[in-house]
Amino acid sequence: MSINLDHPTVPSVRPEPSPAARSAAEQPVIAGFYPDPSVCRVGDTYYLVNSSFEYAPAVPLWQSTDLVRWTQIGNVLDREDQFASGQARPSGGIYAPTIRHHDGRFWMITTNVSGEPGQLIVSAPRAGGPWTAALVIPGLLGIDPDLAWDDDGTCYVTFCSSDPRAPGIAQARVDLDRGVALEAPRRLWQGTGLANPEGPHLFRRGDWWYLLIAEGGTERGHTVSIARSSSPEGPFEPAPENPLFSRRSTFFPTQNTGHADIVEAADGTWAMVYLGVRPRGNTPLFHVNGRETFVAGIGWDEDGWPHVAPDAFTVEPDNGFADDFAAPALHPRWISPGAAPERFVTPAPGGGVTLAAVDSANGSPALLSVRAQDHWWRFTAQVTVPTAVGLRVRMDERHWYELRVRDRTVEVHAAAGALQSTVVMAGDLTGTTATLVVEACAPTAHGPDDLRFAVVDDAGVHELHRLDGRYLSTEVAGGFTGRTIGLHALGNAATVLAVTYEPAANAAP
Ligand code: 6LW
Repeated sequence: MSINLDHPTVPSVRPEPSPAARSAAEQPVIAGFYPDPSVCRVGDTYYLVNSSFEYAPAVPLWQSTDLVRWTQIGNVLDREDQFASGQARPSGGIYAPTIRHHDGRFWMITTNVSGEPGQLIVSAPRAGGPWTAALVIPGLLGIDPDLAWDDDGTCYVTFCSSDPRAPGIAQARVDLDRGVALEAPRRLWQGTGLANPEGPHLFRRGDWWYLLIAEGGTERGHTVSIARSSSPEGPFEPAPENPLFSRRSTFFPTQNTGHADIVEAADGTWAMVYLGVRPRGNTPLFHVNGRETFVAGIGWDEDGWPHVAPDAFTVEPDNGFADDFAAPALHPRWISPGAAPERFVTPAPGGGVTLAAVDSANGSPALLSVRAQDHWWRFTAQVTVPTAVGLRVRMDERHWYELRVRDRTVEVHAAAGALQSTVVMAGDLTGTTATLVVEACAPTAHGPDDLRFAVVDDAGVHELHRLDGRYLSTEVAGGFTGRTIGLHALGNAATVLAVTYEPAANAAP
């Protein structure tokens, strides 16, 4: 990590950035579909969570000591009794969470928009768990719940209300142990007049309670605004210069910036995490990896209002991994729509994993998936042949490209909305294993990228097809998620021996 000393509020060292280091204004600290970040600190350690929608396990949980290098230590909702992903449609399920630590316990609150109405709460003595069963606080209708405690122990849930009687940002005192609201939600702030005031976080600095919100919608007009009050219950006075942060109507490579959370470091400096996207290609520009987590510095003026230093940190992206599934448990990066991985992934007798075909209530196949995290990348999966297995790059149920091996034949399929077709079929594979390959590489048609499929067997590399990546972008597919890369059994079961994900240094076609 290095710090920009030009900004008055951020202290300490400035190591020489390595050649790969980039400003945190342009490079996410958690790349890929990891939106709506919420952060808290315990001692010298930061903890961060994200939304996860229809995928299980849900609510990825990260740990860091510098706000820049994050390690995923688990997923908060990793049991069916906490989140039944089979009920969730694409971009349904788990919306923006908040993580806080209070009185020696971690708390996470979120909304399962595909479950019981209300706000879902779990807690744990340690971030690593065990996390309690989910408790839903009824009567607080809406999304994006936040948790804050007053000195006397009063707990507030501040959220984005969907109740027409208390629209905008609303609040209620709650009893967390009983899982009940102690009052009807009160209107707190409508924002500065932009669309969709949402994503509130209430925090304290000195004598003030600050209410940080997102406004303008989670697309190109997204902003962060702030107000303050001497009481957690308001009335809130907007900052003289809102929005506090936005990239709207600029050429900046990171767009849609908003939905932030703020944390104080142990040394008294402050930082902000927020979501942003990295669109590419021809107008209207396409972003493919969903909404990603960025970090910025926060300074305070003499009147006690914050300002944002987006360049305060630098990041060295390092997202590559290889997995031969030899570890006793799946790495927490593995997720699935439709059915949780534990329902269909088992160790294979000769190494690797067996994927079973399972039914899912929401129509998504059970796909052992990871998020794509880089502009250019290459994913490989070594499988046994003959087999019946699919390697799918997915935005949602209607937008995906898939390389399929059935027995020894290979096909590439594409789905873009109602249009579905088999775009290429290749001849028979030879040997007992094959490596399926998909790459995101330079675009040939002014899109964000191309996705290129190949398969390698005993006879060598068989180039299959490349497809315009724009059809697997948020601007085409819609929704709140980003691309995932997943494997599934097309017959009863398939064996995957090992996978690799490598960011590509350049976009060579
Ligand atoms: C989320 C809302 C938003 O709940 O998008 O960007 C919604 N902000 O606050 C889904 O992530």
